[in-house]
Order: sequence, then structure tokens, then C-alpha cells
Amino acid sequence: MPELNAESIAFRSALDVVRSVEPRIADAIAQELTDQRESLKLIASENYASPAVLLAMGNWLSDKYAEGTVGRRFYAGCQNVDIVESVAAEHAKALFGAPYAYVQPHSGIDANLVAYWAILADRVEVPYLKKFEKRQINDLTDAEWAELRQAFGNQRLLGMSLDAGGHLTHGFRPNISGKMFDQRSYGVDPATGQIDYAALRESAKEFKPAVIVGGYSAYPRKVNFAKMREIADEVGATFMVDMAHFAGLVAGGVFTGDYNPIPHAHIVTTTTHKSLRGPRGGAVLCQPELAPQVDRGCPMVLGGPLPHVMAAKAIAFAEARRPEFATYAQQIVANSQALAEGLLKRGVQLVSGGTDNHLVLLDVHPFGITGRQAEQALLDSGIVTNRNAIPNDPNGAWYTSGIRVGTPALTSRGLGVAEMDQIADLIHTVLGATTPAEGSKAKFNLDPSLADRISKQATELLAPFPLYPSVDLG
Ligand code: DSN
Repeated sequence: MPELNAESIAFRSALDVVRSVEPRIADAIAQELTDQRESLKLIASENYASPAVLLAMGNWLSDKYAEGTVGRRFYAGCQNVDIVESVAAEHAKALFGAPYAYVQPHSGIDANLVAYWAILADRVEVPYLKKFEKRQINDLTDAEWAELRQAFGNQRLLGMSLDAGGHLTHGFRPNISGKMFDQRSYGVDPATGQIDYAALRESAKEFKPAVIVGGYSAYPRKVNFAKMREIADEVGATFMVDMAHFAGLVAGGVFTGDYNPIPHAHIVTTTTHKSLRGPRGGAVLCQPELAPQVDRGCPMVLGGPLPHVMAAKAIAFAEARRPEFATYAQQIVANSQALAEGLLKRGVQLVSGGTDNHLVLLDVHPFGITGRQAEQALLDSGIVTNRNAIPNDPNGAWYTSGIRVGTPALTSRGLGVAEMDQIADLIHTVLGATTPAEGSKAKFNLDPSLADRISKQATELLAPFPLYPSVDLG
């Protein structure tokens, strides 16, 4: 019997301990690995974290309360959490070349709320805000919101429209940011599918926002952040960038100069689990003048920090500082562009005609189906994607006319441009074989034997690229 390596021993032992209490949970954890190993994961916002990142989360750091910031906690005994948070922030600053890093946010939504609060708090008299600083943002009454909005004076936000690829947290009603701000959207030029900076400038001059938000969750192109900062300066707005999707491309040096948000934005938010390959969580990077307000994130906006996740963030940031991460980031984009080319040459219509980043947005309207039908047909064929609205989507945000595909996860597995062409072929075959069920935007017809064949081909394609090759659960 060959000796087991440290990672296999660690995960096997952890599962044995979990199984001794509740076998169903151990089984679900093990099954998740099996399922992920077998599926062609093209969800643009997902990835595979390293075993070191995963293992850094499963420990007693989770037992500690540490509200406050490093050296200024509301609880005693935070000396080890202080080390963890400091090391994570140190790596984040070095990785991104950012003056200040706050690594507590539990998610991208939380990171954006911390940033919004910091921006607004920076614009009003601090004594006034004192009244609210011990409150959780979600507990404010409508009257208190009205009072705050009045005090903030100018609380308009200009962000990317949802159908152009913006995110709910960029001032849309289903998210609390839609309560904090009056939102106006900028979109894309219908002819190019790309941001129309001249229109953005005109809109900013007319609307006079307090905040301009750059960044997206479904826009397949790079963004000129230098130009956006110029516009923000012209109208006296704070420029915030949500780089959750493309943080790995910033860290890996794919987006540089005008396309790197860090030197241009006043404040940048991110998640740590997408192209960055870290644990599920968020972070805020900012210029020094906003740091004191950002530091008030907990308890103003956030619950107690998750020290075990901050530990995993530190590992992920450290990993991303290695030279091989830059190679990985370049490969994400090479793969995405190969996938786009493979789809285009088979006649698939892409929003903006291609991609500069980790994602490709397919317009499935020409196949006569909705995004929802396409998503399920692909899933039935072993290809995991998600439906997404496209600019001016006639099917709205629920059924949609788009499919978003991304390459960070498959690139982590080692797939390259040759495999991307094969994947384009599988996607094209499934979409071409799917027809809508009579009168339905959700139900569809797809020959099960074709779905089964594609699914087998997907599994075969993945076979030379084992997921977590160092982890053998037996
Ligand atoms: N849910 C993330 C995404 O899929 O893009 C953004 O929050």
C-alpha cells in the first residue's frame, strides 16, 4: 500500500471525526467532491480553492469573537486573531499594491456595504453619525433612514445596469444599497456591447452622483478605470470599484495601467473566492483617507469577523503572490478567449462579440430558447453554467436570453485552449438540439440520449485533469 500524503490524511481524518457525530454531513461533504470532480464547471464566479485554503478554515479560530479591529477589539484574548488579520491584510496590500486592506467582510455584499457606509460617512459630519454607529444597518427604521438620507444630502449612485452586467448591490432595490442610494444606471453601447464612456460622462454630469461604481458580474470586457476616475473627479464623486469577478486578473497582472482599478479608485471591494481562488469571503482595499471609516465596518455593518476565514484569506493572498498565479491568471483569459472563438466559429452569438476577461456571455435567443431553458439543457448534459440577462433582454432577469460561462475553475483544473474548443462544440451541440416546449419559457425538449452522450464526453474531457489530485478519500 503506498503511503498516503498529508492532504489525504488530513481530509480523511476530518471526515472520520465529522462522521462520528453525523454521518449524513460527512457523506454530503465527500459527495460534493465526487460531484465537482465529475462536472464541467463553467460558472464564472466559482473556482476551486487549494487544500491549504480549505484546511485553514477547519479549526478553533472559528471559536473566537473578535469584533473591532486589530489591537482594538471589543473582546479579550484576540492576540492570535490579531496575527491572522494582520497577516491577511499585509498579504492583500502587497498583492494588490493597495495602501490599506480590510479583510473582515464575510461576502462581496458585505464588502460593498462597508464601502458604501465608509463613503457616506466620509461625506457627513462625524458627530451626527455617532448617533448611528453602534447600530446594525439592517435594524434602522424607515424614519432613521430618512433622517440619514437627509443628512447625507447627495446620496446618488451611478452604477452599471443589471442587464449590462452590473450587480444587485450596485444600488438596486432587492438589495439594501437600493435604500441607501437613488440609483441611476449606465449601460453599454448597443452597437458594440461595450461601455459607452461618453454617455457615462454625460449621465454623471447631469445626475451628479456621490458615488460612481465600476465593476460587474456579467460584463465580458475590460474596463477603463482611469477614464472612469476622470469622470468621477469631474463631478466630485467618490469612485468605487467592485472587482469581485476579476480580482484574480488584477492580482495576476492581466489588468494593468488604466485597467487596474487599484491606482484609480478611492475604494475597491472584492470577494475572495472567484478568480482569486480563496475562501468564500470579501475584502475592501482603499486609500488611507477612507481607512478609518472602513475600519468601523464591524459592528456598523458586519457581525463578528470570521477568524478562520481570515486565516484562509491570508493563505489565498500568499498563494496569489507566487509567480505561478500570474501564469494561471493569463491562462484564464487565454481559455476564455479560446472558448469565445470556438463558439463564434460555430455561429454562436456573443454579447460584445468576444471577451477580454474570464467570462463569455452567450446570446441564446437565436436558438429560439430562453436562458433558463439553455441553462437546464446544458446542466442535463453535464455542463454547469448559469443563465444571465443580456443588454435590453426581452426575457427579463428571471428567464433571460443569456448564458454566462467562465473559465477560472476549469483553468484551476489545468484545462487549456484545446479543451476550450471541445467545450464550445459540446455547448453548441446542446443548444442546437434544444427546442422550447409549447408555450413555455422554462420547459424544453432535448433528446435524453444526446444529453447522455454529451455528459459522457464532458466526463471524458475532464479525465486527464483530476480535481484535487492530491486528495484521495479512499
Ligand atoms: N453571485 C455572484 C455571481 O455569480 O456573479 C455575484 O454575487
